[in-house]
Amino acid sequence: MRILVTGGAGFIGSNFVSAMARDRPDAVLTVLDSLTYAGSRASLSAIDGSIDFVEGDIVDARLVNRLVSDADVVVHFAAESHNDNSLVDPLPFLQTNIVGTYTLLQAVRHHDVRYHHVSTDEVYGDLELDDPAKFTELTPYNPSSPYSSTKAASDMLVRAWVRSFGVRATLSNCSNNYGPYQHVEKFIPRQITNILTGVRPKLYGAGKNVRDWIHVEDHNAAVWRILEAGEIGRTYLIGADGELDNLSVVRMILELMDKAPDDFDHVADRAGHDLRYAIDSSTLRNELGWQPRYNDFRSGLQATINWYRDNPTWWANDKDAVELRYQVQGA
Ligand code: NAD
Ligand code: TDX
Repeated sequence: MRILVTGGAGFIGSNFVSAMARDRPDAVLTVLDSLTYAGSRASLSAIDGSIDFVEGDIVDARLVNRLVSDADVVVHFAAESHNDNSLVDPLPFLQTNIVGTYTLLQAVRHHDVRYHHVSTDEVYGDLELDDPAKFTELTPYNPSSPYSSTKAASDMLVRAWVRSFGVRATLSNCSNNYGPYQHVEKFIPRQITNILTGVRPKLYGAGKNVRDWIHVEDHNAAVWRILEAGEIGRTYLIGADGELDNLSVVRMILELMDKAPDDFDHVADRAGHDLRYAIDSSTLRNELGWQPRYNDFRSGLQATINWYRDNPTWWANDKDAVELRYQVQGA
């Protein structure tokens, strides 16, 4: 099977490609990635000999068309992915997340290639902290940020291309991922690398916001399962029942890194900050038989801390620029 993976040099995409190279030696893997600040060739260095890497942009229709014509399956991870950046400069989010998805959809339509669209639970907006409800496949779309609104738009394009043009697509909306190779701008790696560089962790507002954590390998196992057995046109929600508020996560990181529980700073809150995300993944579990393997967040977090401690060369070059960006935002 020839698989074209967009965004394969990013956090989740590189994990997907590495898992495929390890577990499916029959797969022919091509990565298309424009290596934005968030993409890193180093994330793929261990499997360099097993993949074809193409540096290029998903809005480049000629390039995309050529690569798609040589593929049996496209798995689309490429995106501008950080909410805070989307509040400062939304345009790249519209370009990559909307126009980029459109470009891929036209190519898979033209060449009749199977397509999987990787999306987020943020398209559903947020839940109240005291609401027992979770997002399901039927929850109405209600995105809050420029990032999540562009992801919502891209999901809608996929649904329309399935219905209007018969494109063979599936979609998945996953909750917050954690694990190795995540960019240091994101919550968990930012706090770990802050502590490793002698800086106090930074918590937005009171830290009551809840995220539903899933290990990146569990997310990608679900994506693969959907590619194998998912029904065309369907959306699957991916989550591992990992709800925790941000304050608890910061406290756990501090404890696992032998710091005092109050050794962190409260900083300016994010504008429009979503309160709570929570996923009901029973459709995926019941219909496709997927189960998460990382059910102990604490030990997954410890392993993630160890990885950042052991791999400073992977993140050190990005750290200063990221913190400078946050400083300007008062965060
Ligand atoms: P990331 O920011 O770590 O990686 C994105 C990758 O896409 C980078 O390698 C970047 O270079 C590449 N890219 C960006 N613009 C491109 C363009 N125009 N052309 C080609 N390549 C481009 O993101 P991530 O956290 O790995 O997220 C991957 C996907 O999963 C995204 O679609 C995101 O919306 C979705 N998602 C992420 C999470 C999460 O917790 N991180 C949760 C649910 C869904
Ligand atoms: O320094 C910080 N302090 C802090 O309290 C940062 C960077 C974040 N936060 C908070 C904001 C969120 O409530 O932590 C939570 C997680 O923040 P992010 O890592 O920025 O993730 P989030 O905004 O929840 O979005 C993530 O999950 C869904 C990914 O970045 C998206 O790509 C994905 O779609």
